[in-house]
This record gives sequence, C-alpha cells and structure tokens, in this order.
Amino acid sequence: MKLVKFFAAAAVAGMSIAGLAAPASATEHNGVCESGEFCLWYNPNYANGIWDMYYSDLNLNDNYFIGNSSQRVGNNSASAKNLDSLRWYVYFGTNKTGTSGWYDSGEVNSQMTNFRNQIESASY
Ligand SMILES: [Ca+2]
Ligand SMILES: [Ca+2]
Repeated sequence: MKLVKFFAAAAVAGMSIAGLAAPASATEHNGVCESGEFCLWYNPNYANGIWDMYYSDLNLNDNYFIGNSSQRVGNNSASAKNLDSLRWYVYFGTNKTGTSGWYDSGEVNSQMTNFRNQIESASY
C-alpha cells in the first residue's frame, strides 16, 4: 500500500523514479498540512489543533490533535483538507466500519458539514 501511494504521489508531482532519493514531500504528524496528506482539525476553519495524515489511520481514537493535545481526534474533528492526489475515505467507526463518505483529491471543507465530530477512521 505504501508503495502504491508513493508512486501515485510521484506521478502527480511530476517526479521520476530517480526521485526516490529525494526527501519526502510530506512529514506525517508534524502539525503542517502538506501536499500528499489528509488533515483534520479540531475546530472549523482549520483551527485549534491539527492531525495531518500521510498514511491511513484505522483508529483515530488513540490520537490527539497537535497543538491541542487534550483533544482526541476520533469523533472530534470539524474541518478537513485533502491535499493528497488520492481520494480519502472517512468512516464513522474504527477499521473502516459504519457510515462512510469521502474527500476527493483537493477537496476542502471548513465546516465539515456531513462528518463533523463523527470520523473514527480514514484511509485512501
Ligand atoms: Ca504534515
Ligand atoms: Ca491512530
């Protein structure tokens, strides 16, 4: 899965396979929503704590927002950005269970109208 993701991202970035030696374009869980990542925020309008994911996370209940470490990520996000080249799916349960939806590549939602405070797992 990681390999598939890398090559998909590389294609979008216009990098060649020789780009393997280049530094990664995104650093997961560094508090910055970067190209290649799907990001959740505790508050609407991308504020008050972020969880930036490069890889799928099947249980967001064991993570806390960066910049707001008293708040768990699971069932607790209110805005989202998909800066990945891939579609990300979100689920109301852990391990991709329950009601689901998705954010297309490049899609952002400052209010998270459909999924607010409901997401427990996310995957591409
Ligand atoms: Ca990041
Ligand atoms: Ca997790």
